Order: sequence, then structure tokens, then C-alpha cells
Amino acid sequence: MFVDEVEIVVRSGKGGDGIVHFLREKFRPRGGPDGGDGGKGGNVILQVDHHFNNLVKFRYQREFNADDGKNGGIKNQTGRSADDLIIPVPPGTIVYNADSDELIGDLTREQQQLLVAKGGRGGRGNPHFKNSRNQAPRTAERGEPGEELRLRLELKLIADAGLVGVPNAGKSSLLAACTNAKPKIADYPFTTIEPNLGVVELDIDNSFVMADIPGLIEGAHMGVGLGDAFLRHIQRTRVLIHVLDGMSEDPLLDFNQINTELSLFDENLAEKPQIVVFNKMDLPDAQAMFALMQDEFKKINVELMPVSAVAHKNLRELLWKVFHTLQALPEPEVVEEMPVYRAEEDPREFEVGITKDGAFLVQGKAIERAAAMTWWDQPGSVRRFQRMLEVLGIEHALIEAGVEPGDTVKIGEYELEWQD
Ligand SMILES: Nc1nc2c(ncn2[C@@H]2O[C@H](COP(=O)(O)OP(=O)(O)O)[C@@H](O)[C@H]2O)c(=O)[nH]1
Ligand SMILES: [Mg+2]
Repeated sequence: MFVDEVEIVVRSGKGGDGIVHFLREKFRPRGGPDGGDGGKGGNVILQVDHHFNNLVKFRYQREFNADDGKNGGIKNQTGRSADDLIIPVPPGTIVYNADSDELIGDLTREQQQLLVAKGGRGGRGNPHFKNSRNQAPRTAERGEPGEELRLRLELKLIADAGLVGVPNAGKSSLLAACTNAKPKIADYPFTTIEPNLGVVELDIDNSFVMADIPGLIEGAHMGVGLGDAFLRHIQRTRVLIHVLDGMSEDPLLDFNQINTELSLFDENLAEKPQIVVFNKMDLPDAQAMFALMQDEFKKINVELMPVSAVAHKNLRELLWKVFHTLQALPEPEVVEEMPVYRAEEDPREFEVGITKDGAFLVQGKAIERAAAMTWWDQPGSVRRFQRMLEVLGIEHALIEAGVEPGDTVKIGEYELEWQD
């Protein structure tokens, strides 16, 4: 439970189409071309927002689509460009292409952005295709398609609240009762130097990360070294949930002992706010002890929160109290910056294959994009596409592969008949 992980699908918007149109005015039978360009499709952008500290909300929404650009209008009116779709993510989010496993970026700094799917550009209207030989082009360009990408987001969870307390107080039981984590209960207290973490989901919008940090006290006793990850977690924890064992002979002594050890370990840690819970309230002996201890703790200005991890008593109240305490505290400091990558394959690369039914299949980013941007009923637009085939070397590759007039050539989802 160290890492939270989700898969999402992002789609950028398609560019708006450029159109063919000619100015029409009274007494001017043949006006110039005035077909407008299409607007740009929206990008999909991930942006760091420290109000989030986990990926829980992506379990409720997994698909993100930016809007398309609007088509061009007459009188050279450019279509409206779509707004970018900005998806907030917590600091520390690592982004992978889920299909290739390639690392796309590492988002740490507040407001840092990562472009994950680029909106298509708008197609050009027919005035762009005017030249000395053709003053009235009947050619335009369709908008560039958007991109679709499956992403895997990973987040190393950073604990907001840490559980401390003597062995057997019920820390692991509380973590299991409140989160999706599955810690070992009543187990050897120090089986791992990694803290157990879980996300406490209060509702869709409100959640925090809770960690069981047994090693701090229990491991320190035994002289076991603590890992870096462990220390980092304890130090970034903003609230401590101090768990008292309701069945202990002297919970006040336990409490003082743990606090002494905390301050020996790290002075900052001892100063973090504590919410003190009195556990095992399902048991009559614990209830009797609680009656005594409530007054004892009042004397040192500590309010006890009675709970039972096993019977799930008072847990929601506890969790909301932790949450509100967290909200009232200053923001945690920002993690150090890390580099951002965006590997980009060469879009001009392509592959030629032959399908089961004998058609030629051409796959490649640039050529598929060009096919999507072609108006197939406009000879000028089709000629531009043919030039692309030539320039990219695809025509040559097809001839090498044995294409003959009349054969079917598939480019992405478009099917063409080969002609000389
Ligand atoms: N009756 C009762 N037993 C509990 C409660 N919470 C924990 N325990 C028991 O106390 C023992 C120690 O619990 P554990 O969660 O491992 O404590 P930790 O050492 O603080 O992590 C286990 O046998 C648990 O089943 C509780 O609320 N009620
Ligand atoms: Mg434990």
C-alpha cells in the first residue's frame, strides 16, 4: 500500500474543419475564396494542485475528453478554439503511457503542467490554397484529429496522519478499519521498515492518507534501523493519532512514555498535534478504565476520544476530527523539483503491412493524421494527400511491397484504391 495507482484515458479535441466558400455579392458573380479556418482542439493538461494528496477521485472518473474546435465559417471567419482541459493531480504524481510503460512525466511543483494530449490544429479554409494559377481553389483542409492516450498515474503516498502508540494498542487494527490498507494485526510489531499506508475516504471530495508507523517506537527499542522512506513519512506527517490501549494497566504512563520517545527521536515530531484515542471500548474493562482516565487526562489538558477499532465504534467521528485538524494546519512544504520528460516518437515513421484479405495497410502517425485531414471529395485536397504519400516515402514503400493499380490500400481507418 505504498503506492496508489490508477489508469485513465485522455482525449484531446479535434481541430475544426476549414471550409470551401466564395464571397457572394450582388453584381459580383465570382467573388474570391472566403472559407474560414477551423479552430484548435483543446489540449489535455495535467496540473499539480496540492489540494489533492491522493488519486481517489480518479476511481470515480476515468475518462477525460477535451472539446473539439469549431469549424470555419463563411467570410473568413475562424472557428472558435476549444479551451484546454486541465486535470488537477496531487504533487508527486508520476505519469506513464499505460500501453508502452514509457515514463511521460513527473509532477511535483505546485501548478506544474504536463501536456499529455495535444489538441488538433484547425484545418485551413480555401483562401490558403490560392496561388498564381488558381485564384478560386475548391480545396480546404479538415481539422487535425485529437490524440487518445491511456495513462497510468502513480503516486507515492505521503502520510498526513500517523498512528503512534504502544505495541498492541490497536494501531494496525485502526488502520485496517479506516482505510483500504491490509496491515498485519497482532503480528510481530516490526515486520517491515516500510510504514503501512492507506487512504481514508470520507467522501468523494475529502480524504487523507493515514500511516501506521510501528517501527518508530517498537523498532527503535529493538535497534532496527529505519529506512529513508520511513523517516520521510514520519517527518511529513502533520497530525499524530495517539492510540491508547484501553486494556493497558496504565494508559497514562504509556502515553507519557511514547511522547518521551517521540521527542528523543525527533523534536519536530513531538510537537505535531495529537489526537488521542482510547481504544477497545467494546470491552467492559476498557470502559471502566476510560471512566478513570478521562479525568486524569483532563488534568493535563488532553481530551480522549473513545473508540473501538474492532467494533467500528466512533471511527467516523475520529476521522472527521483528524480531517478538520489537518485542514486547519498550514500546507505541507513542497517536494523538490524533478525533471519532466516527454518522449516523442518521430511522427513521420510508418509501417507497411498486408492484411488477411490482401489489402495493403499503412500505419503511421503523420500519414494517418493527413488522411483524417483530407476532404476526399475535393480533388485538390486529395492531391495534397498524395504528395504526402510521396514525400514520406510511403508510395515508394508500397510499390516495393508490390502494390498494383486496383489494389486496396488502408491508411488508418481510410480505404483507398491504388491508382497510378
Ligand atoms: N476487543 C478489541 N480488541 C482490539 C481492538 N483493537 C485491536 N484489538 C486487538 O488488540 C491486538 C493488537 O492489535 P494491533 O492492531 O495489532 O495493535 P498494534 O500493535 O498497535 O498494531 C489484536 O489482537 C487486536 O485484535 C478493539 O477495538 N477491541
Ligand atoms: Mg501493528
